Amino acid sequence: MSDDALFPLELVRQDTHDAGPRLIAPGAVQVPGWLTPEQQRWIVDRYGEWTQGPVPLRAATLPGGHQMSVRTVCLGWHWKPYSYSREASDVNGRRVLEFPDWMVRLGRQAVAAAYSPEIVEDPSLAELAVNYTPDAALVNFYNDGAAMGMHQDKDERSNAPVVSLSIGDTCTFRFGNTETRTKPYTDVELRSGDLFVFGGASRFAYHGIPKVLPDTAPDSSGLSHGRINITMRVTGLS
Ligand code: MD3
Ligand code: FE
Repeated sequence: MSDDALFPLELVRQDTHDAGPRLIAPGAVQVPGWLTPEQQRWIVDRYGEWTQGPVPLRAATLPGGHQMSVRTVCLGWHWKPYSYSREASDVNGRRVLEFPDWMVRLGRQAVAAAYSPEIVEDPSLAELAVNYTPDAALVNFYNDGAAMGMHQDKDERSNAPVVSLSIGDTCTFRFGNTETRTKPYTDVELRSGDLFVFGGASRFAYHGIPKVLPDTAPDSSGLSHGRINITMRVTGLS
């Protein structure tokens, strides 16, 4: 008997991750499994180096006094709520690591992969890849129970796309709208290796991570516990 007879398509939810790249909103594209397992393991090794310093992982304290549950190490520029600087004045005052050249190249490949003519309607988005030069990366680590509230990323003086890479445990990513931190929003599952690019009309949308699903990382990711998310940005600063 064929699989179709056992699992008639109309009764079985399509796995979003089998269908290839998908447009979530204008300028917001998910590319499931974009990073190979080898690339994921290599990046996990780099992450191990970044967390050794000069600036260690830290959970930022928000102006209201609450501490974030996500811990972050930055490359290129240090981010603290809500500005960028070269030195991590809220951690140990040290200058953050340089933004790596390989990550600039990876960022360009990411924008080109997400904004291919088959996926995005707007041909001007596809041209962004060639000149894309991110200069800051926020590398987030989510332990069990960590979450990130709905927010906008608007500390950059540029509307260039943000490139997001996920490694390790699966999470629920909530993609909202540009007006409010509430509905309407779309919940999307982000798995190890997934690429997401946010540009164009989606660049200033509210978004957050309501939950991480513990122990869902594939062994091949090289991360035994938790979730790493890298976001590359163009700060527009000098
Ligand atoms: C949509 N990080 O670091 S990545 C962040 O998974 C952040 O750690 C989340 O939100 C994470 O600021 C979400 C997806 C993402 C990143 C930046 C965006 C979505 C975005 C900027 C604009 C619009
Ligand atoms: Fe964000």
